[in-house]
Amino acid sequence: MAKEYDPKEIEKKWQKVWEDTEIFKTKDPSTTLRASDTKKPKTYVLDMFPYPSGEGLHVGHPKGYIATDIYSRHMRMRGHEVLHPMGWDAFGLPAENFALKNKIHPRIAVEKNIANFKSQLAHIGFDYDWSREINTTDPKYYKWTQWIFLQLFKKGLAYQSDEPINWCPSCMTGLANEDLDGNVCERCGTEVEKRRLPQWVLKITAYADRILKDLDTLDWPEHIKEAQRNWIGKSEGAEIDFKIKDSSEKIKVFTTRPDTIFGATYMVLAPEHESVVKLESQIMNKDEIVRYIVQTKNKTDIDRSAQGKEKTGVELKGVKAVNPATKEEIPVWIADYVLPHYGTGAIMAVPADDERDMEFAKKFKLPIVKDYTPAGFEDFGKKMIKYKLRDWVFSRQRYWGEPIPIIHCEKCGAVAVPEKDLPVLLPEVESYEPSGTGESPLANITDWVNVSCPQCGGKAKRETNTMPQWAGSSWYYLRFMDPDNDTFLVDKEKEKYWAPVDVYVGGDHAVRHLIYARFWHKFLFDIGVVSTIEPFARLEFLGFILAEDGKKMSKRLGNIINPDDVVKTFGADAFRIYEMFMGPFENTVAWSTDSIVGTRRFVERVWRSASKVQSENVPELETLLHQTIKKVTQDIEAFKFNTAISQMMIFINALEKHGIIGQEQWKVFLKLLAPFAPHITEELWSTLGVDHGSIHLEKWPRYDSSKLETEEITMAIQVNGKMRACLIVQHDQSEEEIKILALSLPEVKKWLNDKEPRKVLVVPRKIISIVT
Ligand code: ANZ
Ligand code: ZN
Repeated sequence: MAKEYDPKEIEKKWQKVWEDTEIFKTKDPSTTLRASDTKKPKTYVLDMFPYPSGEGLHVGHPKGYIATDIYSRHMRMRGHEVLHPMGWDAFGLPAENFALKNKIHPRIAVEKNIANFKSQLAHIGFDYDWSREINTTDPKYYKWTQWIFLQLFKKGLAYQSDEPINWCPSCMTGLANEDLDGNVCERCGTEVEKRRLPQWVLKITAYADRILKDLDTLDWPEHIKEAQRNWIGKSEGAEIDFKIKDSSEKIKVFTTRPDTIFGATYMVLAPEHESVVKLESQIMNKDEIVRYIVQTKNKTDIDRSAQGKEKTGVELKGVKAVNPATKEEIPVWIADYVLPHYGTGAIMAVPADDERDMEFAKKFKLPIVKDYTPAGFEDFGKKMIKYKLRDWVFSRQRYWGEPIPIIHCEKCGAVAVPEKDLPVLLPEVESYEPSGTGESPLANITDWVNVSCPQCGGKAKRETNTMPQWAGSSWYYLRFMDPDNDTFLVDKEKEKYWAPVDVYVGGDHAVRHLIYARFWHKFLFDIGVVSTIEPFARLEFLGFILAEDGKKMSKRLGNIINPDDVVKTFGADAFRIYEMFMGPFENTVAWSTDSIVGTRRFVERVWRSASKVQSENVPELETLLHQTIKKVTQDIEAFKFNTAISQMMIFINALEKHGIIGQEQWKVFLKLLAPFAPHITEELWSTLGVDHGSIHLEKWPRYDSSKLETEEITMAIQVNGKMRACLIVQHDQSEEEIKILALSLPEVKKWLNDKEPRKVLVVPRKIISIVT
């Protein structure tokens, strides 16, 4: 093999062969067989599908896709039937805002962007089964998104409300709590306001307890589970009634500390609390109260509950409550630090034990009772559980979303569109700009809006709000199992075979998408559509790739690196290995063009090693080869791709040292590398001349544990906490010798920069840690 390594030529060639031979096409379990009879084990590996933005992919996006690609190729070689699909999350604000800015219809923009994304992905050599591609804006797809909404509606889990909600004045639409980052719109960074709007709301709170409890069944990173627990915010406490003096009114409070009731010296109601109106006749300072209520109106919950914020409030003069434990009369206040939609919207204030109450009491000179005994507080305790989670505000006053399949009839009220009439198509329009009035742009399309009521035949109007961008992504993983089904959203047998997603990979949406999808899944479980209680058994959360300057990649900062350019310069295989070698998968790391030069060199060394193949195996390589099989196999399973790659680098070092390798040994090595560098391994495999067919359909090598025993130990060398090199030592070598060997390695010298190390620490048999 005298030929030079030319990734351009071999990558294009094999991508075409794979496409023509359809080797990555996923087979379904035979529908005549019951799922339980299907012998072949399955693996479903899924990426969080992208929304096709106009900026195209930058090198950060494919990181997760490369990981799932390696994992899926590996599992296929282990004999699994593998589902590894890709699709587009194309409805919603990001796509629509892009279209508005560039003055193109969102549908056209989405089509163009998808074509661009697909060509970028194609250059990287993924094993996606494109025959299963889905697009959430395709009527064949959103027919089922609408169908799920109708089922929620029929079960009373989709309801209408006109409570004040978050409104983004820039995106001109209502938003759910999950759409905010603190106090601003997650999409555009504008501060949100409160606005009263008629809207559809999904009763996610009915599932709060199961969404919380079933987190324990999931193999997910602990920090994501914790973020969900906090978002759900379960509190156990009690509800206690406080009587109002000279009135039949009672005010219920929610407290997590009923034992502190003897220290409750005043009450506070949210300004919105209904009792404020009911007690009107007793209130002596009505003007002041009304002024305060108006002041509160536009404040968001985040504003109101911000820590350290100066407390404000007004006493309801003329109103007294009775503390049921002490029987004492206590004053009643309204203040915005009490939120209307949490607990009962009213609290008993215990300044001695609650910091916020203390601040408030000090400012307004309210009594503070310290040394009380909680004896007998249980008498007032009616046990209660409350959640911070709010129902999901589901209406958007925007064009680019799934129409909500409801018809409003003057006589019958809100009526479901009959299932046979689905999908309700999103009409073509001239102008799709948001109106800003709180009405959707669809409201102006009179011949679409005016319909007859499916129930009574009378005059009626379509719902004109659309669904939020999270709707389509709340169930898409099911559609990949059966993308062309016209009669149901997913065939039951197929679902039984493929569900759940075995590994789900992405780096965003710790709560948003991952909570919505779990909610819909549990609902679909309840109505018999799916067979598992959770959609994603295991989650791998990835760290982002930053630009070379350490900043987030963005068009605005001009620091975007396009994978097309990297592939052109270094080849897809070097690009793939580099992204997996940058550091632990979950770490955020900055891109470095210097370092990708290093992985390209590794790929070239693999290429040159092909000329060292001889027929006889080399006994000296046996132990290391079997260690490498073991390590690479375990590391792929654990998403530790960087250390799998180091191990393969160690193997190539040893191969070069010996100068020869046996053909069978070489084949094993190529198979291990195949998921990482699919093109070069396929090319080298094809030149071996003994086997026909793709290396990617070969059997994954197994290690022989009797061959693992060794006198040699491979130690990792860290410089300032970063893995920089490896060192093979004898098991009986002294620490001093090991230190000298480590410091003499060129890879280490490079990082020392001629400086004396401050500290060299040897963790026997594992790590040599050098600090400069
Ligand atoms: C008396 C008390 C004494 C409280 C004490 C706490 C500590 P979590 O844990 O977040 O659920 N609270 C109840 N409803 C509220 C509302 N709508 N807006 C603001 N605060 C509210 O907090 C529950 C506690 O927060 C409740 O228990 C109540 O104050 C307050 F030493 O009652 B507590
Ligand atoms: Zn916005």
